[in-house]
Amino acid sequence: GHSFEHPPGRVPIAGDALHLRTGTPLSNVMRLAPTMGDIFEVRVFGQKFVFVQSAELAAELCDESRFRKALSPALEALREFVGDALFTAYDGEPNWQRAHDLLMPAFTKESMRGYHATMLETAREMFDVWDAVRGPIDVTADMTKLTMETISRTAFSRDFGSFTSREVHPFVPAMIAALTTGMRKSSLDTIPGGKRIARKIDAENADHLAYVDQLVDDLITQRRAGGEDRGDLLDLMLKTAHPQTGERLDDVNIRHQILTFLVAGHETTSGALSFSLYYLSRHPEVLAQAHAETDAILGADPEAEPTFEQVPKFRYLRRILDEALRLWPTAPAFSRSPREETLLAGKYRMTPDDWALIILPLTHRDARVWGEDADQFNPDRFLAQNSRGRAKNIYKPFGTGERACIGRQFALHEAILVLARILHRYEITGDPGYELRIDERLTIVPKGFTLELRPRTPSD
Ligand code: MNH
Repeated sequence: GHSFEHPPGRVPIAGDALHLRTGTPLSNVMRLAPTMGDIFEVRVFGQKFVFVQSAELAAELCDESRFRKALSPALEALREFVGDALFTAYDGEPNWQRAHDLLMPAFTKESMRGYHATMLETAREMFDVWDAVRGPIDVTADMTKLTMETISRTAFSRDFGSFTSREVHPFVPAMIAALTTGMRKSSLDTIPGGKRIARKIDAENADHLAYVDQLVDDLITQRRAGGEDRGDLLDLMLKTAHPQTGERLDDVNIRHQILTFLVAGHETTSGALSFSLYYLSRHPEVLAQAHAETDAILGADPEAEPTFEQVPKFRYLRRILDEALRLWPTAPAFSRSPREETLLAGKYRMTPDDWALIILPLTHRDARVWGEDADQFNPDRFLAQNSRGRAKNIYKPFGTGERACIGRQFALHEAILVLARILHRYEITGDPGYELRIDERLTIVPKGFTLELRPRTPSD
């Protein structure tokens, strides 16, 4: 394919490039971007990374008739942990269609009815902890506990006691360790001596992997044997045959899907909540309007919980979330390949073995489509009258096409419900000295962001 513009110099690139795969790849790309054009490449020991920062090129790559999902090296590495489950399946891999058809019904807007009570319950558990502590709370840590509990309860009816027990359940750190093994190793492939380090990482993580796999496999076995009906995602995968072909998912694939939901379904939503709370704490006029909306819908009782039907009525909270995910899309990049040889923007030749990463925090801030104030937080951008006339396919926090996020409704329902309850119940105050820093894990979340909470009396 085409050789794109790349940063000048050799040694600094090798150094910088190394960081692309190990330390803070997103901040490195974002730092590099202003000096580069709409699309550029960085080579790391023979591996070429192509980055897209213009909204227009990103929109073109989202054209499903010409392009499809590709697996970046990071996703490729995740396959070691979750195989060909939904998120990490190659485009067209048979298990993808099978699982997609089987699981889609569980992720419609209407299906959120079945998860609503669990979402309310985990929020209550968090509030019990908050009401008992003095001093500021660690926002990202608590949002991560909350979303982890919600997804593990809805996926396989497992309660990890994140808010109700003193000890951290060993499954959670073991899963994170297992999950990052592949990623840590992928940056070593081409480095001298990397193979030895990779073997060491493997050895360290063998126990974590075995523990996580065993816990989920035991659960699958018990559920098969016990036959009880929990109405969770695990039940659905065990009991439902494909509507057309009658096929079922095998047990290893079911384990991979469960782990995928835990991985894909908690840090992303946690980050979306944390960034929203960060912006709320920085924009008093937005916060006031958000409080007014919770009071209008939930009334004067601070313990009131939204009903399933009320959740989509929080239109202003939804715009806050949309705007937070514009500036800091918590799954910050996805990768696209051409189906056949094609010219991107009519001039860059791409072949099916090429791929380009759409860097969302850059494409979502392209002043040519979002305006000169693209870096500013302003939920009103998403008012119908303000988004009219904006180009199509430029806002993609949940990916695109048939490989877009299956959990989108889940994330939105959970995030809005939780934001509504927090804002209805508490006055929130950020530390005025805090400067936003980004923690790059599998996803991005605010680092070191705390909030002071005081009980609030809603006005009627
Ligand atoms: Mn989710 C795919 C972002 C919440 C499960 N998700 C994607 C993609 C993006 C994404 C982007 C596409 C990646 C790619 O093209 O390579 N997801 C998010 C964000 C949130 C989120 C920003 C929260 C906010 N995701 C969730 C939740 C779940 C989930 C919650 C599960 C309950 N996501 C998935 C799965 C896929 C996916 C599964 C893969 C879908 C597929 O390829 O069929």
